[in-house]
Amino acid sequence: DGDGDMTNDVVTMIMVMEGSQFFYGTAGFRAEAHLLPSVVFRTAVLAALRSAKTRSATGLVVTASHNPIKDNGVKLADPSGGMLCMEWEEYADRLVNAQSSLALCELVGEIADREGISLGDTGGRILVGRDTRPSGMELVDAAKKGISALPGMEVLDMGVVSTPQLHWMVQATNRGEPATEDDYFADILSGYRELATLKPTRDARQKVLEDPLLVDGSNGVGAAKLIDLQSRAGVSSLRFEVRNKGEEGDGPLNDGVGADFVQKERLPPAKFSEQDIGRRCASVDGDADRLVYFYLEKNQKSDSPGGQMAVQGDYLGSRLTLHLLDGDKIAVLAALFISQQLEELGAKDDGNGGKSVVGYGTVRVGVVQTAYANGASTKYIKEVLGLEVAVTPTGVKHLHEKAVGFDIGIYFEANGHGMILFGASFLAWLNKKQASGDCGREGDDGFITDRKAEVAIARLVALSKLVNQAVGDALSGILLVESILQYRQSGLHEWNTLYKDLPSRQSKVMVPDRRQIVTKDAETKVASPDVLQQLIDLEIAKYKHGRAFVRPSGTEDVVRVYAEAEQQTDADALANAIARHIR
Ligand code: 16G
Ligand code: ZN
Repeated sequence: DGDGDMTNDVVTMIMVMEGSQFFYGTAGFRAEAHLLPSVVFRTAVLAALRSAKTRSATGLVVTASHNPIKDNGVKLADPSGGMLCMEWEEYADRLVNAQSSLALCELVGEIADREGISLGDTGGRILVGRDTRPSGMELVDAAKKGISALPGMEVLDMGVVSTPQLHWMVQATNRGEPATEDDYFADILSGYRELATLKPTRDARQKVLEDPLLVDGSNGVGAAKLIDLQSRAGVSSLRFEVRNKGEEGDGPLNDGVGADFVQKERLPPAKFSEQDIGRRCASVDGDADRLVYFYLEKNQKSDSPGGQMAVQGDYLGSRLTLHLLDGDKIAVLAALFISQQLEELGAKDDGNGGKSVVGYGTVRVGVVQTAYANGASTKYIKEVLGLEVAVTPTGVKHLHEKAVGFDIGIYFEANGHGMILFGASFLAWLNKKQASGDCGREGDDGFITDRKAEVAIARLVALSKLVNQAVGDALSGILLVESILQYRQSGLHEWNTLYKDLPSRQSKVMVPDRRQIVTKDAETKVASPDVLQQLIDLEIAKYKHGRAFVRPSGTEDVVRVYAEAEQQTDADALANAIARHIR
């Protein structure tokens, strides 16, 4: 069918992949794009099997997120709209690493047997999407072939979409709701508009937010989608100026741009300069599932205590200080907003991290973080907000799973990947309450409406629509942050001063085999080799507020080191000392 020689037929697709060992990992399969047709074909077979097994739609996204443009990858969405269920990851690894077409066919038979799928009578629907990478189209073709290898499978090609859009579409499809891109935008925007009508009355300070939000689109899919979002919004309060759109004259995808770059390097992305000092800026990653905010300040050359938090690089000399508002800061902003709404509902602390609300009972609000969360954020959430904090290993699937147990589960990785998940029974209660309009109490002269409670309920309901309930989503995240800032009538500086990050340092170490390091306790400790943990403990003990951990990366062939301490120099020294023990 003339779509290039690499993907011409199924025989080529299931060719033996000499030597390569692929792991599904935290982010699906990723590699240089030319290695991937067969991997995508096989992963697509699994997407079809999963759809057949669950009798629901599943999703497949061709993306390598923030990786360089020469890479690509593939990731599956489960019928819930979340990540592929973890038990099936092993199937993915085995399928992709099968060394002959016979072995591959046998394995498909084995999985079908084990899962009770009758291969003669399959049926299902798989939504397929891709990011803007040039290799995407060819890999989508490979996916379509893999899906059609099972009979009765329907492929819905959603074209170029952000990863969270595809997840949202799978969730909506399986809820029997309209699931196009139009529906996606309409849904998150309806929440945004409702919240906008519920903000406190304007005052002079509102001016802070009259500037459009300046967004770094990472030269990826997020840029065009943001412009689309704005044009559909039709509200003057939502204005973006998008840079790094991946258009002519822009650099390559993810090259010196994007949320991963800004968060890890603490440097302004390409096309940002002194001109942007003081502006409200945000950066999304290559597939628009991560979001960080930041603002630039003229660097005070002095040893001002604020200056030490920003790491200077060569970029723009050291003339600019970048103040990063990462996933931890977004989680805190959201948790604070939610706490305030529960207060308006008359919630009382139940002493166990829960908030007791008349008519519902205990509302369990929890913030889920990873070991990368800055210690200052954890302290603020526990001590100032009085909320429960749970820690899980890195990777959205772990955080998401934990967040499911709460009435309102707020989860964010420091790198900007996260969301707010509303539990079904609490959401049903909110909706019922809003529909019945019975917020208030019986007074002597009849029913007295509690306007404050009514508004708080409406805000929480709006929030549940605005936040993509399938996975973390940078677009929906921008609506979240912008709404809360408008509600607070303040800008990034005030948000940033809610708490002050402890200085931290991240580094990576190349080792012959990173899987030699096994972690425990949500990656905060090394289980083996056990002498390594003893060495780390000895180093940590040398520094005030010292905290550190190491873990093998799930996406790169390195071991990552994280260290935090009261002084930047201490955090640096701690990270260096630990790196030396690993080498
Ligand atoms: C993937 C994960 C992200 C995690 C990162 C860690 C998903 C959708 N993405 O990008 O959550 O923070 O990997 O990478 O789960 P690392 O293992 O290389 O540090
Ligand atoms: Zn991403």
